[in-house]
Amino acid sequence: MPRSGAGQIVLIGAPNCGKSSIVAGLTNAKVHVADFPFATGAPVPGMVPFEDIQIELVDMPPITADYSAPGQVGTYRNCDLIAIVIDLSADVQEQLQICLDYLESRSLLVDNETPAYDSQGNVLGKKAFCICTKSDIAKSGALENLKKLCKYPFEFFEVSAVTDDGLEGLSEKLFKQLGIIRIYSKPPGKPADMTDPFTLPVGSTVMDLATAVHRQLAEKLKFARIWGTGVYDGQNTQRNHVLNDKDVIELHFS
Ligand SMILES: Nc1nc2c(ncn2[C@@H]2O[C@H](COP(=O)(O)OP(=O)(O)O)[C@@H](O)[C@H]2O)c(=O)[nH]1
Ligand SMILES: [Mg+2]
Repeated sequence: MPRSGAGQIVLIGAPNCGKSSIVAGLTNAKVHVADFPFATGAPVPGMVPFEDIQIELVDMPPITADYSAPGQVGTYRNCDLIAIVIDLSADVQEQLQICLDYLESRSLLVDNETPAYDSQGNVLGKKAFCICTKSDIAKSGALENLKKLCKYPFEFFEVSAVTDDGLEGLSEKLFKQLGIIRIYSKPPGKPADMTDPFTLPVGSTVMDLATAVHRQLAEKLKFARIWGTGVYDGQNTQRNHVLNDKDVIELHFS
């Protein structure tokens, strides 16, 4: 699955749990919503707009206790974040178990036992969270039950594709889950391009931005000025200054 946008989030869940409906609700992707299982046969990417960036959300074929599509695992290995989709109107324990078994048996989840990297240095564990669907027809106590059953510190977001409850706020939650910040680069003496930010992991520094802007020139960074959070406008900053979402940076190379 080729990647685009500021981050890629891939859905996992049982047949009919509402995966395609989420992608249909948040993106313009032509996904197939159907009331029969296995309507989605291959990964289908869609772009979720959030303010001035796009987040890629990938609809997936379902998994069951004894079936998953061949090649599906590669899509999970390459993504930034996994969204476990649980239908609150069905058996939440069974669905959670199937998803966790699939992910754990392939070392796809971050936990205390799974090392972060394999012996070749490939990243193993992915961050994950839960999207809980069909809140309009949820069994009473289903969400509380699910939270109690889950041993991972996931966040749980409740949505309904029928009433749209929770869908509008979901794009911001996807952004927060991705753990990225947006930085606007400003050429000296010119206004910043506020339409097309660089996206970097939370915790990135001025030097990380310089590397993202121009890998070859980065070592020649002389100084940078910053407009944003926790600084005064146009303040000179160090290479190791940690950036915040929506900071504007003017890089000066020697
Ligand atoms: N009541 C209700 N039905 C939903 C909701 N989301 C999906 N469905 C229905 O559940 C069925 C399966 O949805 P779909 O998105 O295709 O599930 P997928 O197999 O996981 O991709 C369809 O009949 C949808 O209309 C929801 O939030 N509420
Ligand atoms: Mg589907």
